[in-house]
Amino acid sequence: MSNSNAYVERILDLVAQRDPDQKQFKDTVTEVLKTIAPVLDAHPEYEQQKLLERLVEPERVVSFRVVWQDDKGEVQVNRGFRVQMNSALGPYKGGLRFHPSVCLDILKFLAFEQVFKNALTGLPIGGAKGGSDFDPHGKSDAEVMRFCQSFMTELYRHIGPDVDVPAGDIGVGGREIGYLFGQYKRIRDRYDAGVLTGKRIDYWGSLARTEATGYGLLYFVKNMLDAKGIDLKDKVVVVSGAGNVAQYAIEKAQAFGAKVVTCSDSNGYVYDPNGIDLDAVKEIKQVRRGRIKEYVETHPQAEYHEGCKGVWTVACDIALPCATQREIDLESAKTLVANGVTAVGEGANMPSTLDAIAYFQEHKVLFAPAKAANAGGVAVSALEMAQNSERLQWTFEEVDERLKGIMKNIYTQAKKNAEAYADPDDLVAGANITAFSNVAEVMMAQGLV
Ligand code: NDP
Ligand code: 2IT
Repeated sequence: MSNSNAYVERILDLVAQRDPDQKQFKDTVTEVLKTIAPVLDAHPEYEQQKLLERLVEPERVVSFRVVWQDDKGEVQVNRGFRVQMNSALGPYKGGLRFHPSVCLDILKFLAFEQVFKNALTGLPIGGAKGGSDFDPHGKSDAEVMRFCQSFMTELYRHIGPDVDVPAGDIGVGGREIGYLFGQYKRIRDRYDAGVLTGKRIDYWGSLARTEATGYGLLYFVKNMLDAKGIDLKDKVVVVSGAGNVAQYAIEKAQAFGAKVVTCSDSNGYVYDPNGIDLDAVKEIKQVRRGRIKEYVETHPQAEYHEGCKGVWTVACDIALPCATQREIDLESAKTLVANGVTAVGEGANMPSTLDAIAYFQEHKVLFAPAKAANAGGVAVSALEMAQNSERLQWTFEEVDERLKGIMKNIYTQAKKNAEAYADPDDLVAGANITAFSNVAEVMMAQGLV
């Protein structure tokens, strides 16, 4: 075993031994560390300076109690967290997730992933993630507001435009960002617009931020397919999720001429042989905050199936997981390959398990890994910070053009490093090598911190 491989194994053992219950964190650390041996080989000083030991330990973890009152007057107690993983490249940056499954394991995996994703954007942002086990489903606007106010009453002391800049993620969209921002402004008594991104357009938000993750995913996938001479036009696309990322992935896939036949939520999936009617999905999800099964009430040709895993049994050319982590396991990967899938683009964070990724790669499926393919959202968040700093708002076209350029650059760098150091189509290795090199160099330059 080379020195570098031994070093990597030692760190993976350390992670497992320190936090044996944090399986998802261990998976994401494994995914990155298993691909960066060429960089470690070229830089023995990283091991001497314990760079990996530092990378796998968050700079700071904040955990707090969130007390609020529901509409019946009952007191509710939730957990709040912020994991500030790495600030080498800039202020901590990353979303807030409100979902009952939120725990330290999930937030550490997301924060670790965010460090490298943010490095790929080439923009000056460190990595963080936060959230709560609060479930916004079925809550009134007033309950969501009271929860957000209580959450921010603790979080405000740990964030700021040059300190840590949260945004949305699962369960946190424009409504929640609005309530969080209002409370921050009230407590600080100042208009720190750049403390949160994903704000509405009418108060310091960026045009195209709402669309950015889904659009960026399609820009990345298009770059990957173009390089192989494959056209998106008329390709059959299967999308999971029906939230922010899924909706705008569907929109851009359709704009490129593809036929998207599915979307889903945590209860089940819809298959529409005529192609998903996106306006209907937006109406159900954005306006009514309803369930995806309502789609078939107005679209009798479509089918609704309980259980979200079934979405991967629908035959397709391209699969775009845009719901949540670990939604494609080895079994689903095998089904997709057996049905002839050509490309997989990850809109969600770590939607494919490690064995599913390995299976796709063994079977020569073009694979666009999450930290590269879904970086468009945080990239436009960084552009929102830039606009807030100059107190100007750029046009939709300007932001969208920059997003296209950023996604192209991420693809080009990942491809270049895949060709130089791994299998030429291994964008997992290519993206990890690019991101790790950037973060490691800067950490070395900043000394022992
Ligand atoms: P939303 O809350 O807008 O939508 C999430 C969607 O996924 C909903 O349809 C939801 O269904 C479904 N979902 C959530 N949890 C599960 C689950 N455990 N099993 C099955 N389906 C589930 O979130 P986003 O669209 O913002 O986020 C989706 C993914 O994209 C996440 O992995 C997120 O981390 C990632 N991401 C988001 C970015 C952003 O800018 N928003 C940027 C980059 C990545 P239901 O309503 O039933 O819960
Ligand atoms: O996973 C992600 O990149 C996000 N949820 C977006 C984070 C951000 O700060 O815009």
